[in-house]
Amino acid sequence: MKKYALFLLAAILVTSCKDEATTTVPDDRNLIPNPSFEQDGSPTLRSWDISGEVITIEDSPPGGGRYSARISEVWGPAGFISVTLPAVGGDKQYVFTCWGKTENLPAEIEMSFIRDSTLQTKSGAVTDTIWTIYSLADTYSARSGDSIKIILKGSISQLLPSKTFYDQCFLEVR
Ligand SMILES: [Ca+2]
Repeated sequence: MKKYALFLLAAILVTSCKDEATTTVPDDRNLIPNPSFEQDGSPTLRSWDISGEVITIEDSPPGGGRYSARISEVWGPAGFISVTLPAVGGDKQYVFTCWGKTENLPAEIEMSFIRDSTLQTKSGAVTDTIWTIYSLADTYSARSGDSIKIILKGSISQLLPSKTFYDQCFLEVR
């Protein structure tokens, strides 16, 4: 039942942000800056912290504009892109949704709430080779100074090459 509700929620989120996605006009409910990795028709990784081999590429999911972010596999810790935002005060539900796909190897998305050196983390595997919607949901009671970090990771490989793609990132607080 929970899974179904989450799927329904993801479907609603995607439907509701489809129109803005094509024009990349910021949705005021979305806390993620530069959610579609493009602005005014040009690719950009602006607002994201990057580690490893990350580029923008002309490949995007339905309603995702033209470009996505692509992370190549590395030998060692997975490459990633991340964004850190202040957590909203009070007891809230946070829902993160993005489109993702991977070529050969599983990758991972993470949503962490950070207070000093303490982390509360939700994560999920990115396994599909076609564009698929992935979601993470959690509740958190934020205090002043707490932050929320979204991490979109690539794969780890010592043999098989693989690339992971992300687009249309959406973080909503309820
Ligand atoms: Ca895009």
